[in-house]
Amino acid sequence: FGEASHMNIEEIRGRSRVILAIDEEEPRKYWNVLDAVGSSVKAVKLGWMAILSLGSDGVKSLINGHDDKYFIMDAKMADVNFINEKIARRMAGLGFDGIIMHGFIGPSNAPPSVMDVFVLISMTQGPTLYDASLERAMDYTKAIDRRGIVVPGNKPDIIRKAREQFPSDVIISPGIGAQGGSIGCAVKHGADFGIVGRSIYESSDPVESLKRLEREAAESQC
Ligand code: O7M
Repeated sequence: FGEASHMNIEEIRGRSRVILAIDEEEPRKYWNVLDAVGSSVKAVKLGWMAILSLGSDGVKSLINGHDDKYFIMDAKMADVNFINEKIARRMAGLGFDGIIMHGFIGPSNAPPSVMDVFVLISMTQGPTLYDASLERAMDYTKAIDRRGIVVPGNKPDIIRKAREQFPSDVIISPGIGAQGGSIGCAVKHGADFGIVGRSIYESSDPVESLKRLEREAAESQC
């Protein structure tokens, strides 16, 4: 294992503010986009598309082949706790460092013990039930043992409220670029990371797009 392979998400925060999301159909594209961006990407979010496209063995190989990076599985889990735990163990076995679960299931469905947990509190689209009872969703989430939370990067007011309520959580925010959010604005309102998919992996120059996003995050302006 290289030294970088065990960087935790707080350490990564000092070096990069972008989590690359890849949701492609074509298995080869996962490797291609990671080749293209190289070591400048420190954290990657994969989801069900990756499991479906690459298969679980393919996901394991991809993670093994990029052991300098922190991998989050966007499982959006919302099951009973013994199932959540079983799924998380399998995901940890594939090499994932973190997993995303839904906040609405509340504290009684204990979070997986084997990896970092990020709890989703509000979504980029909507309105959803989360928006109808954001305060309640936040209270439920506070009772969950977690590393961080997911709040929409295209809704700065929700990021600001979440940062007030969760001063020491790692806040990760999707919806940057293709869904209208600005990473500079998200960081200004309290996000630690922007989660960015299509604006990088569909870009004609992914490295340049990534650099621009890192610059905007550092400037932290709306
Ligand atoms: O940058 P995009 O729009 O191409 O991709 C956005 C990514 O963020 C994609 O992987 C979605 O699954 C994810 N996402 C949302 O778009 N909206 C949400 O509300 C929540 C997520 C997410 O990451 O949840 C954990």
